[in-house]
Amino acid sequence: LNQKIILRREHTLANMCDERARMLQDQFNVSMNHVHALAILVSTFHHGKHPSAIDQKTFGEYTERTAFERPLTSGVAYALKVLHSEREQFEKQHGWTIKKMETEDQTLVQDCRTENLDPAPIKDEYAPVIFSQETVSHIVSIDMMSGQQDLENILRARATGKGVLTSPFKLLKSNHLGVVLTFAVYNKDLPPDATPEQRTEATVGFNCRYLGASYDVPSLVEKLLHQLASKQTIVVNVYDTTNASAPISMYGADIADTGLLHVSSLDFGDPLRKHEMHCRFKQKP
Ligand code: WA2
Repeated sequence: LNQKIILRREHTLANMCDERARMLQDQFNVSMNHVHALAILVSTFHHGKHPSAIDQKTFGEYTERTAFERPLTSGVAYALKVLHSEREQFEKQHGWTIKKMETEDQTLVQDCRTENLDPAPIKDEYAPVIFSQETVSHIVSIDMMSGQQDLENILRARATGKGVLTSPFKLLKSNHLGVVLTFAVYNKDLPPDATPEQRTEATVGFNCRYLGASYDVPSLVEKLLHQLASKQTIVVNVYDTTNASAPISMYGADIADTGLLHVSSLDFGDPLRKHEMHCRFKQKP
């Protein structure tokens, strides 16, 4: 009989965990598809029309009104590829200088207005944000290639043509760990089987752009789990397990081991990153 109860408990935990993992994964996938479509929409109206049929006001309004289509995201932004030879003209045209992303210790001594950021040091190319959803307006004019995680994402996005994810890191002006999703939009239409060289080639020149979405994981997973009346029953943790020997906690507190554990895998659509949901009962039987 005891064995039967244990099996039943294991089964209940597995079902609850798998259901939550599937919900999180589905919502992630839905917003990823919308971010992809947004990347194409913006590039169509910004670069496909002369003069551009989109500006910050239009981008801000459109992204705010369609935010419901991107559950779990805290904001979207649009950045351009600017070569060093184009920098002066670009800065004159926009009326601001390209800024360097501040590091965490600089955040402590400075206030966060972008006017107070340092100009980006000289490099071959930059990726300044020109449009943003109101919720992430603090990243406008910042060179996203001056942040290590964002830089790696931009390079991988334009080499693969797929949506790519960073590992969890502390986003600007946020107190939690989050992840950034990046899509690159190319100058020319590329065949789906284009090589990384062809893809990188197609990003040469002024007309390359990146659309990124930031995910404030803890508050957003919290919101999702809140919709399910289970918070009294189970404890959920989400990890980035890309490096299996050093998992990074993305959601949930360190909890006392109450015995039974179920691990559900999560697929966020980037084959380079691995994620897991861990579930436990709050109380011992
Ligand atoms: N968006 C919001 N907060 C951030 C951040 C980011 N990146 N990086 C650090 N904190 C415009 O990949 C291009 C968004 C980057 C896209």
